[in-house]
Amino acid sequence: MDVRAAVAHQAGQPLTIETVQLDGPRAGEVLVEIKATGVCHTDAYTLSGRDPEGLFPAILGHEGAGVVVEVGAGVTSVKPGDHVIPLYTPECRQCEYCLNPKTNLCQAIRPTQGKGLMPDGTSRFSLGGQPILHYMGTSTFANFTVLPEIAVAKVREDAPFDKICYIGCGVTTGIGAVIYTAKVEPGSKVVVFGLGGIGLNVIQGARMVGADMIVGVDVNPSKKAMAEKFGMTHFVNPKEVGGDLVNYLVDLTKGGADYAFECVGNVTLMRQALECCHKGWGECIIIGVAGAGEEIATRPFQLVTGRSWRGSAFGGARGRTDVPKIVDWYMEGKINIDDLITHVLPLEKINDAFELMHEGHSIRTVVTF
Ligand code: NAD
Ligand code: DAO
Ligand code: ZN
Repeated sequence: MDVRAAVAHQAGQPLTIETVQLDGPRAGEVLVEIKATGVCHTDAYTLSGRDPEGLFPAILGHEGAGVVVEVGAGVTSVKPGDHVIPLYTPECRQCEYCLNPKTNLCQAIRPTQGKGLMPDGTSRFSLGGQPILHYMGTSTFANFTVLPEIAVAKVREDAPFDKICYIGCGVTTGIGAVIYTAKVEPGSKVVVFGLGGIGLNVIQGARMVGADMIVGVDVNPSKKAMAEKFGMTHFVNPKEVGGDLVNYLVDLTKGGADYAFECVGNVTLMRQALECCHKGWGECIIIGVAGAGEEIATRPFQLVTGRSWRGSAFGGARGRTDVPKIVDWYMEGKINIDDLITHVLPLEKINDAFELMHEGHSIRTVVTF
């Protein structure tokens, strides 16, 4: 079938809106009509050419929501008409990783997903007979896409696509890092570095679980008001801290953070986030994705004395199990997504979404089809 897609032909070039061809779903796959997609920093990172794993030509996008249109042979968990959120972290419920409660990193389709291909090693997208690659197993910058059955979460049908698409990445990454990765306890002191689309969701997750003190750290003071709305209790602008930022945060939290989250992707902040944690038990969760080849450093004594570094991908969430619950939380008014979606654009204007992001004008832009 013909579909309308924003195609990334080359790194560093704007996306072009084109009609491309999409083959139907094969065994174990589903065809989904994408109704809305968020534009995330990871799409921009890949498009910029800085992502060493970025492949072109490809259809980017990994934060979508839509409706199942057709299913391939053997698909049992969804049917045409079901509302779904594509999952860049699938959940097969059978692999060694899915069977280990310590991780959400299902590996069932990892080798082909990383190559921009479906599990059978081919692409469903093409243009003029030449294959176009999938991206993160999702390719939501198209009005129809094909996904493995294990990479869709079935969600309730009364939830609006233009809001719940954000649960496909940013919301789940931030809230999940608090709930599933760190398991923050009520009464905790939390420090959040970076108050963007991820950090604000960490903040609302920390508020949800009853953290007492939620400190937000950002060099952009215009982030303060929104972060306060989401539960931040104290704002720190590193540019306004006279002395050492780590000492300042340890003093502010009266001994250090129980949990610190790095939501920027800056290795200097990753060190500060570890070192502002409380001696004996403080945990630093790395969410931000640093540039290719960058490394983190600290004095090993920081770890010997009980602080720890951990990472979190997709908030530690198991997509098919946890994403429907997060959609329920939104529909029950337990989490706020509406205020984080600052812009809505049609597919034809998708390149404007990247510009808004680069200029720091948006938290999340959603593209509708
Ligand atoms: P964003 O650009 O919306 O937010 C980043 C924030 O950091 C901005 O408010 C900016 O002002 C602030 N900032 C920049 N430099 C700073 C500094 N030196 N000190 C303090 N604050 C600083 O980005 P985002 O969408 O929130 O994404 C954050 C990171 O999370 C990115 O690296 C992204 O790739 C990553 N990410 C990770 C996962 C995962 O599963 N681990 C998922 C999605 C995104
Ligand atoms: O299993 O090796 C693997 C890959 C897991 C991918 C998790 C990606 C999370 C961070 C990237 C940002 C996503 C928007
Ligand atoms: Zn698995």
